[in-house]
Amino acid sequence: MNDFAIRSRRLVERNEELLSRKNEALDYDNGIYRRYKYPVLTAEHTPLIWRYDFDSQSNPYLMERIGMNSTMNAGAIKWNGKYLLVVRVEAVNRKSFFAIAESPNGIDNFRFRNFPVNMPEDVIPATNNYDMRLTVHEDGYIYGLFCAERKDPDAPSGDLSSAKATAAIARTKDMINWERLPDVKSVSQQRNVVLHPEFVNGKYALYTRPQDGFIDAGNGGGIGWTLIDDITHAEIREEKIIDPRCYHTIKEVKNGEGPQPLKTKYGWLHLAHGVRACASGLRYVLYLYMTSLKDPSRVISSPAGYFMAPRGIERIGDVFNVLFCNGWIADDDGRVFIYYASSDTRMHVATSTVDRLVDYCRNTPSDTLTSRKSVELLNKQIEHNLKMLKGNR
Ligand code: M1P
Repeated sequence: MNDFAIRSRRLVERNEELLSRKNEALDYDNGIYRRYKYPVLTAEHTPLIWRYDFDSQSNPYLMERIGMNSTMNAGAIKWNGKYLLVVRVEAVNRKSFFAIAESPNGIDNFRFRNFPVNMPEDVIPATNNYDMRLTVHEDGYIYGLFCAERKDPDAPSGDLSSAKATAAIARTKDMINWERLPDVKSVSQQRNVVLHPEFVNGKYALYTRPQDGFIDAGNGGGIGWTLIDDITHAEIREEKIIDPRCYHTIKEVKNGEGPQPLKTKYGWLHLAHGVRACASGLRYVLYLYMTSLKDPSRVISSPAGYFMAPRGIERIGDVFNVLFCNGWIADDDGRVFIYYASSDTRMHVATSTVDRLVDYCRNTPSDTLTSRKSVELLNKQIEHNLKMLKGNR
């Protein structure tokens, strides 16, 4: 066998070893969810046929010709018995695209389909597409809402960084063919826009995230809510903030809705990300909240702080100190698979159950907003525990 053939074989064997590696659940250290030992997807999980030209004539050194940088921020859906992630894959050229990876059990063995998603363009082509939220809507379609990013046409010459974020919409019935609808019209920049799964007062409902700038929220007050008459020409006319940003909390700088909310008997269960600033930059953490079944725009429980923050290796990557989640799957048996990305680099899974997450939301105290009141709350719990422990002796 020549050198080219030996190296190709080794590449394929190593890749197969990685793809078929069994994942291991770590302990429930907080009673809320379990993390897993290995990430479910990394750049190394992307197919070799994307990265290498396997023709010894055109690629005698068997070089990576189209490198992949990261796999992150995936939408998620259970589809034909499999766990599907619509992954944001970022190539080494900094362009993101969507590609579907499937697993038989949701925790390991994720394999990308041969080809990335063939996403049609809107009228004005975008430079970058990313962070898809999947919603199985009661109208019969599966919607994918994502951010379409374009260079700001009004940026002064020399400013090569100003960009505009728009909420893009596509829909499918088979997770293969996508119909692109016009981007959502909005006076503010929009990222992290999510479609509510049910009609509300006969209309489509969107969770929004108005921003003045591409990065800065400015006057954008938090997670918003709007009703849309026609999803094929969606326009945000009136928007109300339902989960506001707040001084000295985990969502002081900005926040954003994560995946589509899950319907439970106690209300809609939401996962979102909150961002604060510190000397080392922005810190992105995940939090949960619930809204009313009667009025999905009314928050009914809001546990204090984060339920998940970067830990260990998760802190390190292209954008440090970030957890981001826009995909989860609730199985019929009540298990919930939370797919989160760390530091804009790799995808992980954490597992929990609807019961645990709802219990967490309903019974975890909300933010008391001051040090003094936080200590009062803590004291109450300590006194209660001491009484309990004494009674048990
Ligand atoms: O780099 C962290 C995240 O930053 C953005 O999120 P947000 O709009 O809330 O600031 C997004 O670009 C997201 O993709 C990224 O993970």
